[in-house]
Parts: sequence; C-alpha cells; structure tokens
Amino acid sequence: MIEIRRMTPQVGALVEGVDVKAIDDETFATLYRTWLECNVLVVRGQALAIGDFLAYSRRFGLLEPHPSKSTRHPDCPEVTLLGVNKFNPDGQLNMAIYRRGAEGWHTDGAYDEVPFKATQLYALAIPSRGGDTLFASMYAAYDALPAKLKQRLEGLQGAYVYGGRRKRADLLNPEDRNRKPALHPLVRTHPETGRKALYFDPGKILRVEGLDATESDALIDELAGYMIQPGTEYHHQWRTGDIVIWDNRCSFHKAAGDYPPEEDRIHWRVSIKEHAVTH
Ligand SMILES: O=C(O)CCC(=O)C(=O)O
Ligand SMILES: [Fe+2]
Repeated sequence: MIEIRRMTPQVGALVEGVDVKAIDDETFATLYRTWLECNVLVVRGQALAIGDFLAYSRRFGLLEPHPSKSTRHPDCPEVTLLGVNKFNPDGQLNMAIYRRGAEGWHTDGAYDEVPFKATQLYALAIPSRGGDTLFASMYAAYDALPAKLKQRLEGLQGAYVYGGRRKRADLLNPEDRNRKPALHPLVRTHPETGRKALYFDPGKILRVEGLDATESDALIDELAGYMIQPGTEYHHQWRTGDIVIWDNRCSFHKAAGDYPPEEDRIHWRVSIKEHAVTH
C-alpha cells in the first residue's frame, strides 16, 4: 500500500510502498500533486537500472544533459554521476566533486535561459554518516520579504552564469565557461501552482540588471538574508535506493558536504525541464 508522509509543514514528502518502475497514471498523478505541494518528493526503497531511472524521470519533463561534461555518465549523457572520480590520480581529494552543491544554498540551472524545472537523484551508495541534502522553501522566502522590498523586486531581473561572481566553474570544460548570462525575474510565479517565489541564487548571480554594482551587491546580500526561513528546512538523510526529486522553481537546496571522504556517496542525477507547452 502506498504511504505518503509530510516531512515538515512546508517542504518534503516521503513515499513508501511503491515501485516507480510500475506505477499507473493515477498513482503518478498523486505523486506529482504531492510533489507540487511539498516541493521535494522522496520515494524510498527503489531498485532501479539506469533505464528505469530515466523512464521515471521523463514522466516529470524533458531530460537535459548537464553542462558539466566531465561528470556525465559515459554511456548516458542525460545522467550526471555525483561522487564518482572523487580522488585525483595523485590521491588528492577533488573538492569540486566532493563538495559539489555544498558551497551554498542554490537552485539548479539559473544560468540557463529556460531554468531547470526539477532535479532528481537516485542513491546508489551512501556513507555511514553525514552527506545529507538540505532543502528550504522559496515561497516562504518570498512571503517573508517586507512589503517595500517585495515592491522593489517587481520587474527586477537577475543575471546568472554557472560560476557566478566568483567564477567557480571547475566542473566545466574551458570552452563551456563563458556563456552569456541568463536573465530571470527575482520574483517568479510558479507556472503550475501560481504561487510567487523568491527566485534567487547568490552563487550564480552576477548582478541585478539595471542597478549599479554597489546597489546590486547590496541587494544580493539583502536577499541572501531572506532565503532560508526558520521552520522551512527539510534535511534529507539518504538511504541507498532513495529517489528524490526537488522543484527548482520553488525550493533552495544544498549538499551538506560533510561525509567521510574515504567512503562512497554516489548518485545518478538528472536535470529536468518543462515539456514544451502544447496547449
Ligand atoms: O549531492 C547533493 O546532495 C546535492 C548536490 C546538488 O546540489 C545537485 O545535485 O544539484
Ligand atoms: Fe544543486
């Protein structure tokens, strides 16, 4: 029997008692609705081949290969490998791989003109301690903004690149590092729920369009202070066989980046975009 439990009042739902390889449209519709409500959906206890992971992920949208070519699965470009090749040939820990996603709270894909709808991870190996993924709500961040700041943000856009102001792009091939910035409104209305969210990523934003550099940096700092609202965090403690999807249009996340490096922490990961609108 399918069992669905909310993990916190706003973010995170845990599903047990389903096999994602064999769910009918009605059950999928329930999972999808739960995901939209809770921003993060965990389905526990899966045993998936790579084709199963792709097929289930495609039910959420279009899969797109990640711009980091060196971390793509060798046989399957839509799948990114997390935690693989963590040690350089000289035995040094490769921090870009070990701490991927751990540098700060973020949303995935803001550097793309059509940012990612969702990201989905499937856990193949999990360390004995640490290595959680942390989530929080962009709706709560927007709701917490003072009215004046909400007004100021209306019509303002952020300009984003993969490496942000610090130009951190170690996982990109050199030829992929200088793409032109993508612009997105700082307040985005979620296309499916109709709710407003603070769409913002301090690690990828270059500037707020139309402001001078000092004003832009000050606004970026101010917004960073509203991102994570108390009571909206969900910390996912992984188990092997967990499949977790998050909605990049309404949630922030980060990897804890704190597990014993000599242990394995390996996931398959896909980036999911919205289907082309057909109506
Ligand atoms: O490894 C994790 O916990 C999440 C990493 C991350 O930020 C991502 O995959 O987008
Ligand atoms: Fe991420």
